Amino acid sequence: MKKLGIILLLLVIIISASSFRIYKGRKHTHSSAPKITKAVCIMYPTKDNTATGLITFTVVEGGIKVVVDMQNLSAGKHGMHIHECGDCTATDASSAQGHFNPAGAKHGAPETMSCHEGDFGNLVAGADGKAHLEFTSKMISFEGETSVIGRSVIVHKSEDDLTTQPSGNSGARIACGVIGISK
Ligand SMILES: [Cu+2]
Ligand SMILES: [Zn+2]
Repeated sequence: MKKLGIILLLLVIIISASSFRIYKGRKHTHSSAPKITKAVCIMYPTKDNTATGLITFTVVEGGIKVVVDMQNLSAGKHGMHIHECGDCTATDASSAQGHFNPAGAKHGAPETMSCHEGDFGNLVAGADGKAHLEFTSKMISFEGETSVIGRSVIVHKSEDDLTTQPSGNSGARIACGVIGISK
């Protein structure tokens, strides 16, 4: 009777030890997935528009550095946002849906940090139709809820007033691009 008890005890130890190994093995596989450090977004014009460009996203200390270069814009301010879906298939880019807003915040100015994750404010084009903008965002990332991978960037026809809900009244979508993983 005593022997049987010892055998049962040994069995329990062996089974729990092996299942622990399986658990550890799975965990290891998960954590070894390579970290995303860079992403790119090529901007294409929507129907009857001409604006094109390139946006890069790079992990830096304190956030994600965003560098925007656009051309063939009308001179002046153009609202720019990350939108929820990485879907530029509709001719007016309506398929990209609304602003990327995982925290359920109100639309606003990026400097305030009390805005949508996707609120990038305004891009300012010169008389030559070119616009360049660089900033570091603390609100977006490449993993988890605030990940922008697979979402889109939209540049609008008009200025984002940074106040009107839910999207700043910035008018038609003139360019759309999908944010993809880079190296
Ligand atoms: Cu937008
Ligand atoms: Zn917004």
